[in-house]
Amino acid sequence: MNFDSHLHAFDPLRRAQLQQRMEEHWPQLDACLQRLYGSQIEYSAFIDTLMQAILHASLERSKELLQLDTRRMQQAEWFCSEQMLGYCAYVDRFAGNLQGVEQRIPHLQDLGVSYLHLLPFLKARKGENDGGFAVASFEEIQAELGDLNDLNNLTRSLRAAGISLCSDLVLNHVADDHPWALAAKEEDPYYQAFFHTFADRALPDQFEQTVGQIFPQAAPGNFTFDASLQKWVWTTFYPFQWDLNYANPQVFLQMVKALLKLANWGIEVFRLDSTAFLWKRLGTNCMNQAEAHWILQALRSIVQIAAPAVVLKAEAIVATADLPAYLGDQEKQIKECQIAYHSSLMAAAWMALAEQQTDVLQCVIERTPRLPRQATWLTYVRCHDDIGWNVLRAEVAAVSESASIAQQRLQAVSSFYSEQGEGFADGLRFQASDPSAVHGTVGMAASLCGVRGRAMASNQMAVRRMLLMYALAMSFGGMPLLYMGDELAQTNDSSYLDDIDRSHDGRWLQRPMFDEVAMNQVHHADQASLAYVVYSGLQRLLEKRRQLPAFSAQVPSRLIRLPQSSVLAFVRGELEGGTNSQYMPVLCLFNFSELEVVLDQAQLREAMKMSLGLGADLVLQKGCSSCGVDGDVQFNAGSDDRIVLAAYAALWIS
Ligand code: OTU
Repeated sequence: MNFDSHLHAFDPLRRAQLQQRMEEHWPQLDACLQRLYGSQIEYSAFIDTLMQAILHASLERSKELLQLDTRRMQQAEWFCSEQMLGYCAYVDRFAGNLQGVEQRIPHLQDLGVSYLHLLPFLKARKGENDGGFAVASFEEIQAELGDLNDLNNLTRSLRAAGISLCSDLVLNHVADDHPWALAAKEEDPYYQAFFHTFADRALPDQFEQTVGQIFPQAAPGNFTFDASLQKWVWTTFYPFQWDLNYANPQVFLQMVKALLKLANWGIEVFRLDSTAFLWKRLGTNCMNQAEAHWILQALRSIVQIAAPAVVLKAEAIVATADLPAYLGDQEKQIKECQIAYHSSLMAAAWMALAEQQTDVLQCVIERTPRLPRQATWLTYVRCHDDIGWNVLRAEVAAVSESASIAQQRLQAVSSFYSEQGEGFADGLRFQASDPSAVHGTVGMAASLCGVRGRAMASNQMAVRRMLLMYALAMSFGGMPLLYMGDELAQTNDSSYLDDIDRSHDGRWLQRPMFDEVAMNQVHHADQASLAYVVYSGLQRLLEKRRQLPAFSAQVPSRLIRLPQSSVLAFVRGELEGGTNSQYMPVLCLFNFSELEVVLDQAQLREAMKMSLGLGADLVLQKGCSSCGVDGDVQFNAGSDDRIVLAAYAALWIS
C-alpha cells in the first residue's frame, strides 16, 4: 500500500511518525480487511476511502491529544498498572448531567479512580432506549445530559485529574430511529444493506434453531417484523435495536468514522459493546465468529495508527474458553482489544459466595491464560447488566460429578440470589419466568451480599462479603472497577417498576440514583454508618493495592490448591526473585465461608510446592504486613503457626 499520496497534508515530523505507525500496523489491518472484504468488487475504492478517513482523523487530532498519543506510546502498559482503578456510572444517575459529573471529580479522586466509564451518553432513541444502548446518533450528545462543549470541559478536567474517560461504542446495532434505519425504512437500498433483512421467515427460522436469547422474556426471538419495510430485521437485543451487517464494508467504514470522531472528542477508552455478536453464520450461535475478531483487530490497528492513545475494551460476555481471544494472541502476534471484561471470574466469585465453596472459581482461574503484553482484564463485582450464569457452564461441568449435578448447581445458585432464595441474598432472577431456567441475576452488590436496611449492627456479615468480593477484584490481576453506589453500599432500587419504559427490565433494580445522604455520612466520617464503613473499607484496600507492584495486571496469578474448599488462594509476584525483585510476592487468601477457617502454615507451604513447583516457597514471618477485610494488621504468626481466616476474610500477605 502506498500512503504517500495521502500524507501531503502533514508536516514532515508528523508524516514520519504516521508513516512509521502505518508500517507497523498495516500488515494486521491489511490481512483482516482482505479476509473480510477482499472479494468485494469495490475493494480498492473502499480501502482508499478508509485510509482517507484514518488520515483525516489523525490530522484533526488536537495538540493536547497528540501529546497524549506520544505519552501513551512511551508507556503502552499504563492501564495494566496496580495504580489503576475504574469507576462506572450512568451520567444522569450519578450526577444529573455532564457538568454534574465534572463536579464529582473530587469524589472520584478521593477513591483513587483513574478511569471513568460513563454509560451511553450519545443521542439515544426516543422513548424506550435500553439505557442509551439504542443509539440514534454517533455524532450528538443526548440533549438532557449536555453538549459537546460540556464533554470537552469534562474530558479536559478529567485528564487534568489523571482520569481517562471511557465511553461505550455500541458496535452491534443502532436504534430503529437512527438515520440509517430511517433511510432503510424509506426503501433506500444503500441503507437497507446496512442491516440484515429477510423477506420471509425461511432464514430467520433456520437461524433461530441455533441462536440464543438475551432477553427471552421482554424480547423473545432474534428477528422483528418491520411494517414499513415489510421485512424481518435482525434484532439480537430489543426489537428497536437493529443489528448492523458487517459483511457490508460501508458499515465498517461508518463505524470507524464514528470511533475516530469520538476519539478526537477526547474519549480515551472505548467499551466496544456486544462484540461477540458482530458476525452471523448459519448453523452457529452467531457469537465469537472469526470475522468478529477480524473486525476488532482491524479497529485496533486503525486506532494505533490514527489515535494511538486510544484503548479498546471488549465487552464479550461469553464462555471462559472464548474470552482470551478478545485480547489477541501474543504468540501469533495478533493484537485485538487491550481490555476485556472477565465475566467468568465475576460470576464464579458470586457462585463461590453462594456455595461457600471455591471449586468453580479455581477452575475459572486455572483456565484463564496468562495475559498477553499490553492487555488486561477488567475485574469487577457488579455492573449495570445481569450476572449471567451460563458463562460458567463448562467450568461447573468440569468440577461436578455429573451433568445433572452441574445443572442443579447452576439452578441452585440462580435461585439462591433470587426472591426464592433462603440465604442472605436479596436479588431477582433476570428475564426468566421459568424458575428452573438458569439465566441471570440482578441486584446491587450490597443487596446480593445481604445488606438490608442501613443499620450497621445487622449488616456486619454483609459488609464482610462485599469487601471480600471487591478484594478479589482488586488483587486478581486486572483493572478493578467500582460500580457506582457500591462504595456507599447502595442497595436495590425498585422504583423502575413504576416506569413504563423500564418495568420489564429488571436490570434497573441495580441502577439507583447516587445516594447523597450516604455520601454525606462519608464526608462527615460518620463511623456508625454503613456507608462510611464500606467506603473506608474499600478505600483502605485500594490504598494497599496501589502500594503493591505485584498487583499489576502483567504479573500472573498462580493458584494454590488448598484442602479447605471454601478458601481461594493465589500468589502474585515473584517467589523466586529474592529480595531485590521488583515484584515482591503477595499471598492472597479469601475465605468464602461463613465459618472461620484455620490454615496450618506447614500445610500451606506444602500446597504451594504442590501447586507451583518445588522452588516455590514463601515463609510467612512475624511482622509481614497484611491487609484485608479486617484491616491493616501486622502479621503476628511465626513460621510454624496457624493462619486464622475469619468468616469471609480476605487477606493479602506481603
Ligand atoms: C450489552 O450487554 C450492554 O451492556 C447492555 O446494557 C445492553 O442492553 C446490550 O449490550 C445491548 O446493547 O450481551 O455481550 O444479558 O449482558 O445484553 C453483551 C444482558 C451483551 C447483557 C447483554 C450484553
